[in-house]
Amino acid sequence: MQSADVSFQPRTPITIKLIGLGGCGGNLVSTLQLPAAQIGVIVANTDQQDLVGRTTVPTRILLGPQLTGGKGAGGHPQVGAEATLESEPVLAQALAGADLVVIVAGMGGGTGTGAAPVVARLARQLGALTLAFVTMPFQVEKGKRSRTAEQGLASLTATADAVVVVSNQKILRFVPPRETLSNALTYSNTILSAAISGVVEQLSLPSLMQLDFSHVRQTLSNAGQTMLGIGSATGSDAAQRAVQMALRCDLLEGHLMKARRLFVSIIGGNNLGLHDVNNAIAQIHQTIDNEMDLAIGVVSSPHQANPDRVRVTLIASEVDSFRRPAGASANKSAPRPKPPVQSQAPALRKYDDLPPFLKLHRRGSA
Ligand SMILES: Nc1nc2c(ncn2[C@@H]2O[C@H](COP(=O)(O)OP(=O)(O)OP(=O)(O)O)[C@@H](O)[C@H]2O)c(=O)[nH]1
Ligand SMILES: [Mg+2]
Repeated sequence: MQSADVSFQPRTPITIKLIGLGGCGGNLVSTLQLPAAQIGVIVANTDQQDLVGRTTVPTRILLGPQLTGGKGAGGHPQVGAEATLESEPVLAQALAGADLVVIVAGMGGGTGTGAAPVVARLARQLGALTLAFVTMPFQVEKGKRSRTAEQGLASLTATADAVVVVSNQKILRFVPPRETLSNALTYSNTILSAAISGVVEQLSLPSLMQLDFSHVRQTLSNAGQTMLGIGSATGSDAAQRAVQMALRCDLLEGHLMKARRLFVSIIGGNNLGLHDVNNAIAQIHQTIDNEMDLAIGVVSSPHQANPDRVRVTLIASEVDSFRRPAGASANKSAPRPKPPVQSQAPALRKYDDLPPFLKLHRRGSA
């Protein structure tokens, strides 16, 4: 549980490195709006052409120049992995000194799938807490690509501390039939971006609650595959409504009550209200098990365009339903989390920075 021993010492800054691997990872980290001064952003790819386009990212690493000649991994994770091993010294230099390494990649191709486990192992050897955010492929990409993705995910889960999975196919299930595939990709990117910035911004800005990095490390280290919930709201009671949305999020694949450890990031703008945050935290305590190790962080971000918006990211680990052999599907009949005690949710308003399906589907209302 959150320590009652609150002191008002400012939090010691930590060094965060965010690394996007392959096409998908490169796309995502290049478009994230983050406080650049506190976070080292890196893109790495076997495909030189792809790296050339990422001019706004300060550190660009060509993986395996000897092995691939900058021509890509041709969809072969083995080539992606070997190219990454060839470039290990350069990667080690780029990641040196990091307390937290965040890896972003799409599973299913050659580079991201092969590189992610190698980078995760390296980051952990360098002493960093290592989190990975990955996409799993659409069913239309099925066959070899999805087998490749499952194998990549299994090997990444064995090497990183914690893995957050956003399945492109699952996103598609919620997208109205008339939506295009490229819109579905945009939704998937929005969700991943929300999740990544929920962690990275939370840990790079001064915290309004005494959440130290060692507690975050304890909550997310050796966690394996995790469960993700996100929420966003503006206006009165925004923190409470964003928390409620995250606790009931359609992305939660398992039973939140079966998690042992929970990391919650609450990020507001300059108008973040104290009572609202207090009530939101009370709501979390009322929803989860008392025995759960809970690390809650609250920050007010000066970088947020809308000062009224509150964003919540929840990462649950040690979820029983995830302790299954790699490749087995999630238990879809798992019971839903207990609804928050403050039961009368206000009518849905503008959650305008999340995809519509997350705005419209609310647990208990379907
Ligand atoms: N959400 C999202 N998923 C993507 C994006 N680009 C690719 N993907 C997914 O990620 C998987 C891997 O694609 P890439 O990242 O392009 O592959 P790569 O790692 O560059 O691998 P190679 O090109 O084979 O070396 C694809 O099968 C897609 O399912 C993206 O921009 N957003
Ligand atoms: Mg590629």
